[in-house]
Amino acid sequence: MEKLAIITGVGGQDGAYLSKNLLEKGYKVIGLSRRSSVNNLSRLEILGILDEVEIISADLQEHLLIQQLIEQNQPDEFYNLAAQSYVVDSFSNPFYTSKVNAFAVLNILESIKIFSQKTRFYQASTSEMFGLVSETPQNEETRFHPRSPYGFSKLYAHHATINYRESYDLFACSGILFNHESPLRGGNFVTKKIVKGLVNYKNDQERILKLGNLEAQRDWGFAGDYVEAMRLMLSLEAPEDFVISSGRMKSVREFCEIVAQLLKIDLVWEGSGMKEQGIDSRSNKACIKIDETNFRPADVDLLLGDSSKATEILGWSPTVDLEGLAQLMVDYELQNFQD
Ligand code: NAP
Ligand code: F7E
Repeated sequence: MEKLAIITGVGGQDGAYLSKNLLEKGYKVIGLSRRSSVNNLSRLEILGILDEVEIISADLQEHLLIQQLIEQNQPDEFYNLAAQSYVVDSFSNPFYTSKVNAFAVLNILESIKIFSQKTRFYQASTSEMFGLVSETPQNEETRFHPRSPYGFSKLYAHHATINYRESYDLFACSGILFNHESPLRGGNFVTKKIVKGLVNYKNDQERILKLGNLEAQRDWGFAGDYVEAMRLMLSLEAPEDFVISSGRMKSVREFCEIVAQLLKIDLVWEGSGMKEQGIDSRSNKACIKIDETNFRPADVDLLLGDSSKATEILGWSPTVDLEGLAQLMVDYELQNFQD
């Protein structure tokens, strides 16, 4: 029989890829999206699935509405992907971030507990919970030390999910996903910002990309691979939490170099600290500058995941490496470049 999945944050990067994945597997998908005066479902359009997803307008903070939705639909699976997901904004909006990323999750868990115990629940946990890392690589046993309101709001939801699983025997689990990107990544996140910024520079040498901490290192993978891991987690006999990562780590600086190479920009670095610049050595013009507004009150220096548990139990491993991911993002940006 056709399975019913509810996805919150359906218009986001992962919501769009997960919808496509589940539709291809024969699911019926109900997607929650908050009301907006601009089109926040464009990713579903780009993937050609907007007409196949039933959209319900709801902010995650409308607790009663979420409760009713769960009670009335009795979904087989519920993927909670909605979040205030931008770490930078969590410093300026810590209360809002916690309402959406933490308390709204508690409401979903309560609703499932009271009205729909058969529903399998997936929570979008994050490597940001490791923050100031105590060991490298990080796995499911690594100690948490979040470095932002985003990180600690997600840690609350992570522990709530474990608690509801242990207390009420719910099928509730979390994927601790490391950074994952795609052509559909939001424009504020550093990979998309770099790809877009260098494509802009390539087309107009007066357009300079402004970045912050070039030394931060991340374990970047492709979003299309990571949503498959979400589905696999809910198909297990019993709920468990999993780290999902590529197992490779590169710095922001190295990601700039990969993208520059794909765009045939001969990038060299000159200067240091706030005065450092990325120079296009053919034209001798600066294409990258450092801007202090892009630094955070506290940053996560490095993240590197060990997803061997996912490989062993879910049979999951990534299919796209970082170079392949950068190529996908560059190709998309070149095709869609607008002045
Ligand atoms: P995203 O592109 O920012 O999507 C988040 C979605 O949540 C958007 O559709 C957004 O709607 C929606 N949303 C935000 N606040 C909401 C609210 N109050 N009520 C209802 N919807 C709301 O994020 P993503 O990259 O797809 O990530 C999906 C989930 O995984 C998030 O929970 C994120 O924190 C988590 N995560 C992401 C990564 C990663 O590297 N991508 C890694 C680990 C965990 P609008 O479009 O209207 O803003
Ligand atoms: O930053 C550095 C920045 O914003 C990555 C979210 O999906 O992944 C994401 O969070 C690094 C940081 O992602 C700029 O300081 C330098 O160290 O792309 P980001 P994030 O903060 O790692 C996790 C796993 C999530 O769960 C989150 O939802 O890049 N960086 N210069 C910069 N970052 C940005 N955004 N902009 C810059 O100009």
